[in-house]
Formats: sequence, C-alpha cells, structure tokens
Amino acid sequence: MFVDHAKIYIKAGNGGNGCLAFRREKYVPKGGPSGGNGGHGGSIFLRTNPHLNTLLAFKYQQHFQAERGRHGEGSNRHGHDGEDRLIEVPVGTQVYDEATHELLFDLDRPEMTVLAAKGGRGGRGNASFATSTNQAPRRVEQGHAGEEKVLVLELKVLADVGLVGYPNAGKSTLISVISAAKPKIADYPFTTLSPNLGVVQYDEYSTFVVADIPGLIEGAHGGSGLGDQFLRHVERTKLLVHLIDVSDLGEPDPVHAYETIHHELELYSPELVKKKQIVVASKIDAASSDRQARLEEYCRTHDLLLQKISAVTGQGIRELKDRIVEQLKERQP
Ligand SMILES: Nc1nc2c(ncn2[C@@H]2O[C@H](COP(=O)(O)OP(=O)(O)OP(=O)(O)O)[C@@H](O)[C@H]2O)c(=O)[nH]1
Ligand SMILES: [Mg+2]
Repeated sequence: MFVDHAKIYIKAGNGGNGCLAFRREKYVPKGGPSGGNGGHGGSIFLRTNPHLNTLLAFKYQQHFQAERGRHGEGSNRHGHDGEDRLIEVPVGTQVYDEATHELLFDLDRPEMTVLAAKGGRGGRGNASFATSTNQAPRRVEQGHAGEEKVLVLELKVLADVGLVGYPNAGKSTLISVISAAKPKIADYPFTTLSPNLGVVQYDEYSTFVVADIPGLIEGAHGGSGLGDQFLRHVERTKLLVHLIDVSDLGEPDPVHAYETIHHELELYSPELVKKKQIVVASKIDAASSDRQARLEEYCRTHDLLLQKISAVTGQGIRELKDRIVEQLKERQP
C-alpha cells in the first residue's frame, strides 16, 4: 500500500531569555545595564522535494523540534538564534491542522517552502530598556514560546501510468530504470508483492508518476496468483503500459499473453480496457525474433501502439518515455 497519511508533532524553538546585568568594572562607576537579548527560536519549515513520493519517512519519525534560542548574557552579549528545521515532504502533500481540521497548506509544486511553526522571539535584556530617564532598568523579558502543532499530512498519490503484465515481464526493472524507485527485482514470478510508485523526470519541466503493480495471471479475478486487488491502483491512471516478455525464456506465445491479461483487466473493470494503452515488448536484448514478430503483427492488425524495449541495454527506453508523454498529453477520449 502507498503510505498516504501521516501525523507529525512539530515544535519550534523557544526564544532565549533576556539577561539582567550591569557593567561592573574597576574604575568605571555606575557602568550601566549590559544584559543582552535572548536569541530567537528556530522555526520549522516544510519543503516539497520532487524525489519523494510517499510519506513513508514519517512512519519512522513523527517528532520534529527546532533549536531553542540561547539566553542573552552580560556584557551585552546576545544569545544565538536557534537553527531552523526543514522537513521535506513529497509534492502533493496537503497539510491539515489536527486540532481544527483546517487545510493549512496545499503543497502542490516542487521546491515549495512554507513556514509551519514559527520560532519564539527572544526576550530583550535590560540593556534594551535603558532610556534617558531610566538609566538602570531592571526590566527583562522572557523568551517567547515557539509554536507547537500537530499536523496531519495527506498525500494523494495518483499514478499517471500503470504497468501491467505477467509476473517476470520486467515491470519492476522498467520502473527502476526510468525513475528513482528501487523495487525488488528477481528472476522468479511474484517478486513484487505490493505496488511501487516511481516519479519519472521527463524533461526539466515535466514529470509523470508510474505505478508498478504485482504481476497478473490467468484467473487473477478469481484470486489466482496474488489476485487482481492491486488493479485498483491503476484504475485512475490515464494510461496502461502492458509489458510482454518476448525473450527466449519469456512467453511462448506473446499474443496469448496479451489476450489473457487483457481479459483479466476487462473482468476486473470494463472501464480499464477502455483506457489508452501502449503494448511493450520487453527484454528485446534476449529476444526470440519469431515471438517478437508475432506480437508486432498482432499489434499492427489490432491497431495497438507497440514499443520494443530492453531495460537492460536501454534500447527503446527513450522512445517509450516519449510515447508515454505523447499519450498523456493527448486529450482523453
Ligand atoms: N535480458 C533481460 N532481462 C530483463 C530485462 N528486464 C528485466 N529482466 C529480468 O527479468 C526478471 C524479472 O524482472 P522484474 O522486473 O522483477 O519483473 P516483474 O514484471 O516486476 O515481475 P513480478 O514482480 O514478479 O511481477 C529479472 O531477472 C530481470 O533481471 C531486460 O530488458 N532484458
Ligand atoms: Mg516486479
């Protein structure tokens, strides 16, 4: 499951206290007030990092505190400000106040920074209160408390592209070469047990999100293999990418493989097969030419978009990304 919900406790630093002090030096009578101001407490900021795509990190850490300001000292020494604290969250995170349920921030752009909890102001030392009529003030301020909040973070991860296919088709390998996702990859079926999301940086300005889900087999709708429950993660995608292993060790009949999975998708939801799709012949570095040719012929006669790739050599990967972006840009039917 994608982690899409987290609760965190944040506490900005308190301000340091102002200091009460007078200058006392030999030969300097009535040296005057010299208590420095307290430093300001550190604030807590939230910033979106486009490389993050889940709230998983908050499963391990929920408490965040910024440094307090140091107290002021004598001889007019001001306390140091506390250091700010930056919390990175994925793009698309919505931040709610747990107490009021109010939406505080909708962090929908990369590199967005917001102030989540303001550090407390430092208290003024007595030197700050000196006036011409009160040259020896005994007044000082305490540091102000830093803001403290409980935030609820919500991330609606909507994948743009869903990878489907038989187990071992190379879905996880593909997502690992086009995105920063590092799913488990192995030469046995059902390596992937829960969906992976990857953010693909297409060019400087555009990204899209791909979901890699566990492999499907015939009868998945009836519970065979890992079942078809994971298809709900691709239900709202705009595009399906259907991988078929055309290598020597792959599907003996790639057309049969295509039709079997297509049928499972249809049984799950007739809406699913109405989506746009790209058929991908995978592992062409180890391809069996007649299997590949058979799939090509089938796609030609059925008007299906076909792209041949090898995630291992990188062949066809750039073209696949181009095609995905083309399809995502096109108006939905
Ligand atoms: N030769 C070759 N092998 C590949 C290629 N892509 C993936 N493989 C291998 O195929 C095997 C299965 O790859 P995965 O990416 O785990 O396949 P999957 O579709 O995610 O499989 P499941 O998670 O079990 O559904 C691994 O041993 C990969 O190293 C490729 O382009 N060429
Ligand atoms: Mg996998």
